[in-house]
Amino acid sequence: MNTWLISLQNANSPSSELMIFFHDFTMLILILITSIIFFIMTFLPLNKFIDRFLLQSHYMEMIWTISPMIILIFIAIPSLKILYTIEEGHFNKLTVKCMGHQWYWSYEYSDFTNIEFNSYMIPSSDLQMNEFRLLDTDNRCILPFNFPIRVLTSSIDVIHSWTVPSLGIKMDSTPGRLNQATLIMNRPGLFFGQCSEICGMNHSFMPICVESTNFYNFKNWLISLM
Ligand SMILES: [Cu+2]
Repeated sequence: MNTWLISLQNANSPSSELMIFFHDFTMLILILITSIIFFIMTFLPLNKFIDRFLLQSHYMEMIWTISPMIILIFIAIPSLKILYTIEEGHFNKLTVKCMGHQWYWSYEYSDFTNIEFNSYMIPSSDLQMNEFRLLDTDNRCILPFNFPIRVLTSSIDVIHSWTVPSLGIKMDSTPGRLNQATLIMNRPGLFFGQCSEICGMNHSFMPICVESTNFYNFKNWLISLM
């Protein structure tokens, strides 16, 4: 549940689930530390037991040096584990290449034939009642769900960033470089994102719209483009 839109978007991919778990876990530790420090700092001047044996004690010194180290290790282990898990990509079965342009995205499905199309934002004046303002595109990036996909991204002109929050992907599109991410979508649906690297005047108007569908529909859509 994300009623007031103050938290992260619901996860639609395994990597996003892992990242949300890690965010919640780290936030728990952070809130605990903040609360304890706030409590200590508030009540320190008020209590009468404080003396130099407490403030300059070597044992106290050791405790507040070693305990942050242990807490940091507890954060580092899941962090590195998730980092290497989401980098994994040897099992990917399909490749989609997302190219950033000023100011639209183009998609290439070069596994089959040279399928390539541009994806422009639908201007507010042309919106239908069921479309999202500043998020819907004229040609969606259609991909199958429950299917490991390799997302390659690069740019034609300046640095862009291919970002879909609910899929847990934020990948810089750098000219002259090819960046890779793994994408497995958990369910069918429309997943929206926006360019996340300030890339010029219309940076805010180059949304990403990923349509997740079953493999049969995806295959038929590909055939219709050939
Ligand atoms: Cu951009």
